[in-house]
Amino acid sequence: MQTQLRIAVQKSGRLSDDSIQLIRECGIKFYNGAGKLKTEATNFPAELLFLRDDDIPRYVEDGVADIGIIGENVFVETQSQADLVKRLGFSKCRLSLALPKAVDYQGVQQFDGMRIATSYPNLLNKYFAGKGIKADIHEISGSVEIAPSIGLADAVCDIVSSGSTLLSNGLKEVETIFESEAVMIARKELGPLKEAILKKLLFRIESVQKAKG
Ligand code: PRT
Ligand code: ZN
Repeated sequence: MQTQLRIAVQKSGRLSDDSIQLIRECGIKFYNGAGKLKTEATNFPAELLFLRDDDIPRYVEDGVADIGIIGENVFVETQSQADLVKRLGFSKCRLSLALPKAVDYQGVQQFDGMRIATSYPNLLNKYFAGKGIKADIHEISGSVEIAPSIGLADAVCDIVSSGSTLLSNGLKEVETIFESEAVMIARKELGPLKEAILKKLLFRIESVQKAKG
């Protein structure tokens, strides 16, 4: 059987449509049947795997997939050993600290000693360590923005794009700690055959990006 590059993309979510569109714009054709977990490209040596975004860094590390498209926030938070091979420029967002609207914000040192809810404890710890701040970080996996109103935390650190989720939960964004976009990651030591396929793919992505300006 011909060697194929296994590409992991998010099955359904904020990365899915743009990830699939990018692959199609690279001239790679495949059938994307609803509910399918795996599909082969018909005109390029690649196979697509449709996964939850959180699982992609580990699958790429473990070699279940060779490359993957995920948010840089997830890539950095999971401390993945995969390589970041390309910034893709879509699904842009930021990871920000936010406080209840009524709290007067004086500066980042104010977070010292606070209870902060987040799904990104590693990124937040690193940010605070760089500023000598010690906070009580509570890791929660979803609905972070309701934590202050139910008394679970004094502040949150969450993904923001338009800012309307924070606003509608009575919070205000006060510090951005990380800027994110979709990135392509690759397993280390792909071997010469897969390296060559990846190189071809990256060349096509660069052409697509150039054409868009
Ligand atoms: O099911 P699966 O686990 O695959 O998906 P998921 O629900 O974990 O992720 P998904 O699809 O929500 O997000 C995938 C990636 O998209 C994230 O890891 C980010 O890199 C990127 N992204 C871009 C965002 C947003 N924008 C975003 N706005 N991820 C999440 N949000 C959420 C945020 O958590 C908050 O709840 O949207 C809300 C804030 O949005 P605004 O516009 O109100 O500020
Ligand atoms: Zn997820």
